[in-house]
Amino acid sequence: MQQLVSELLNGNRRAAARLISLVENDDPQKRELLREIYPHTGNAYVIGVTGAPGSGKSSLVDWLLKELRRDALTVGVIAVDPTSPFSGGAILGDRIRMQDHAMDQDIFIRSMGTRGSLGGLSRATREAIQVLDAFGKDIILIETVGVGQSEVDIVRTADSTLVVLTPAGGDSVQTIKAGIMEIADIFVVNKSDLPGAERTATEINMMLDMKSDAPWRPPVVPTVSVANEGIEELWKSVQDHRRYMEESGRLIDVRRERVSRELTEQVEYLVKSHIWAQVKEEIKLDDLVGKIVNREQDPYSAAGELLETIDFYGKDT
Ligand SMILES: Nc1nc2c(ncn2[C@@H]2O[C@H](COP(=O)(O)OP(=O)(O)OP(=O)(O)O)[C@@H](O)[C@H]2O)c(=O)[nH]1
Ligand SMILES: [Mg+2]
Repeated sequence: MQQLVSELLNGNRRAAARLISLVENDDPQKRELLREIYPHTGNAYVIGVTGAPGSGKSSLVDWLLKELRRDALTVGVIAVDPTSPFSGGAILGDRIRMQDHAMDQDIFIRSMGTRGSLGGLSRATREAIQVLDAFGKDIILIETVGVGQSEVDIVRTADSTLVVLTPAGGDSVQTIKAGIMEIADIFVVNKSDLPGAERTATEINMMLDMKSDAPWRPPVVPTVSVANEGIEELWKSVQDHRRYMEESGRLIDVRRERVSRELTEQVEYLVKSHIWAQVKEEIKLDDLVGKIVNREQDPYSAAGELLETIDFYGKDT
């Protein structure tokens, strides 16, 4: 294990891939590994890219990679698809273009699906970010499909979040979920070669005007990702946002909030697993359920009694 971590710190790609698989599969050794890795994290800047299926996230990421490499930045890409059972090194059909970068030693691309991390995809993603951060990547790009709460959780890990929209059609601006409006630091109107692009941009701007008191006003950047149009501007906007985050002190604040949230989650996770490990061992949960179903006991006192049997501080945590 120790060796795997030192290989990672020495830039060994196979060690990086291996470690991501371990966190993805919730390996028992995971916590120890993450503990060893942690002191080496905190240097990467994380950029989230989210949007409806097919909005052009992968092609945007693909072109952004070229901009980043031109600036001599090393990059890790994690393509998260909560709807896909695939994970691991597999590069899916729509990501074929990204294979152009596969030979570039300074780019590391990984896709993550629900396999092996059911219900814990956002945690697995966060942990994979830590691995790539310790691996020494300057920038970590997270591509995630905008389908619901899971992607909001994932995006909360990013320092800058790009929300990708397309002209009218399917997701007209009115239908954008409020949550998505809130998480966007930059709006991308991709497929701006299609009719309605200007109107979409105008509508987003009008929405933004309604809360013009915000210290950062998200720019609305039109792109045609299949033709490499607007990508340079997009990269400039990301850099502007990063500068704003750093100079205003906001980056420190949001990272602090994130750490606080993660600590709380970690404590809750430990408490839960500690408690349930004992409950399952010592009490016949089924019997108790049976009694509650038969109205011999109520769930409120049953829960209280359960807790009374638990040794909170004994055993290992
Ligand atoms: N006309 C036009 N088509 C585009 C543009 N960008 C992407 N596309 C097309 O849209 C389709 C989806 O592009 P992707 O980059 O795979 O989109 P995605 O958001 O990563 O898709 P998922 O990962 O499946 O959610 C592809 O067929 C692209 O060729 C664009 O700027 N204009
Ligand atoms: Mg994609």
